[in-house]
Amino acid sequence: MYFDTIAAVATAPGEAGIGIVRISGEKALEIVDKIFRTKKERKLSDFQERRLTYGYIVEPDTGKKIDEVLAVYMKAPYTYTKEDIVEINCHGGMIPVRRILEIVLENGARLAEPGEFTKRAFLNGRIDLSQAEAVIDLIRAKTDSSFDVSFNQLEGGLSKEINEIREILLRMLANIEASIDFPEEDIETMTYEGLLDEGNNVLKRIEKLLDTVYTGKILREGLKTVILGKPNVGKSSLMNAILRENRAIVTDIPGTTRDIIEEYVNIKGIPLKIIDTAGIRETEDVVERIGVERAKSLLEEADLVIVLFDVSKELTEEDMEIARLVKNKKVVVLTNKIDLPPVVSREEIEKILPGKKIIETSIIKGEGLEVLEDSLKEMFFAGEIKIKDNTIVTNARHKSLLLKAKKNIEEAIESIEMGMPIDCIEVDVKDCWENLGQITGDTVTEDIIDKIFEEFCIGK
Ligand SMILES: Nc1nc2c(ncn2[C@@H]2O[C@H](COP(=O)(O)OP(=O)(O)OP(=O)(O)O)[C@@H](O)[C@H]2O)c(=O)[nH]1
Ligand SMILES: [Mg+2]
Repeated sequence: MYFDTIAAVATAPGEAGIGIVRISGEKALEIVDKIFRTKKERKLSDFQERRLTYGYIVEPDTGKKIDEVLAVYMKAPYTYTKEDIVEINCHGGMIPVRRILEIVLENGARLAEPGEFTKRAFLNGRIDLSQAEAVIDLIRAKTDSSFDVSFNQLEGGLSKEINEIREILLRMLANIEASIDFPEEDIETMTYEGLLDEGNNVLKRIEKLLDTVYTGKILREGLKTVILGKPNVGKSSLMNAILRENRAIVTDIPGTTRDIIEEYVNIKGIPLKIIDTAGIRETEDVVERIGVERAKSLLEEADLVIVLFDVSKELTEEDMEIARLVKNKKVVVLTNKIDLPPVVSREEIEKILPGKKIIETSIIKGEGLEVLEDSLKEMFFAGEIKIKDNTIVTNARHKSLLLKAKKNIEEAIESIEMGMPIDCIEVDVKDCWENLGQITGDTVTEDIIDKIFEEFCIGK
């Protein structure tokens, strides 16, 4: 494959200690030899490769110094892109970096597209597609756990599993071919039994990967946690307590919160997307009513609902309605304001929300919050999740391909069990193999590749 020479700024824009301009392609060294000089007028190619060399970027015609830099030449194929790479470390800041990039472009490089370096790493066969996708996830990771998952994927955790499953599928295809080619050998019954075993094995492994999708989604997007309750029970106080800042307005006037407030927070390693809502009640106020409707509709997509009751006052019809709304959801109940003289007993709450976890709290005094945080963790990850040695699927593209592959293999298994002609089975096994191959990029089309790398940042 032939590629031209590309260049881009690899560091984030703005003030910083250093900035890096990265050049990849056949002409990388030739270009830098035109614009780099040491104090003794030597070029980068006069030095050993992979050695950081001190010098200046200069205008080729006039010799005028642009910036003081350290430059390094890395020879193909042991580089990020598997091509020749030169990196120029200059002073950080907008001007030096931009000037050096300009001079590099004037001397024969083309400005790289977003993700083009990583795209080349993929096209040149250093990493597969799921590893390339892990690069962008690493850069974007917002929690330690999502970083760990992406790192595992970059190291080839997912690829290894997919490749192993695909090898079984290949073996199945070979057996099918053999029995098509030699039908008279009467190996058919044997083939069917073997195929069934292997098909079930494939199905089991695909299902195991799909089982991690929910955890993966949480690690990536946060556990969607909606705080619900009638007005004035302390929802916004809880939001602030969890965030440890005064994010939401808290007053003793019922109906204070009218819109949805969303924030990300990490609780004991679980990323939460926590959502404070308007207190649920019948109201004449138009704005508040919209807020109440929004709160209700949010329930649909919630992974978890934290429901609050004020136990210093009698339960009302509003509390009953809230209990009905969350009956079928994953719920933690907080009986709040236990610092005040109690009017409602725990039994009464148990009666309207049977079987749900109940925690007594005084948010104002910080009581019960530790218990809440511990039970959130328990509820979602029975036992510690070991991301480091587990392959977790976080990517929506991978999920949809795994679902397709699952359907393929299920259909193949069904055909085997029904004793269908062997070429009917072949189609499904082949589709399964191809769908899985799209995850690693083995069977992927160019437009999908382009779409994936468009998401990247420039310089990566
Ligand atoms: N005594 C006591 N007061 C509390 C407790 N938690 C919250 N409050 C008070 O209850 C009042 C209402 O708190 P908010 O957090 O604004 O209640 P909310 O549920 O968000 O109310 P709306 O936004 O109107 O739906 C405030 O005056 C809080 O200080 C608690 O544990 N004990
Ligand atoms: Mg509020």
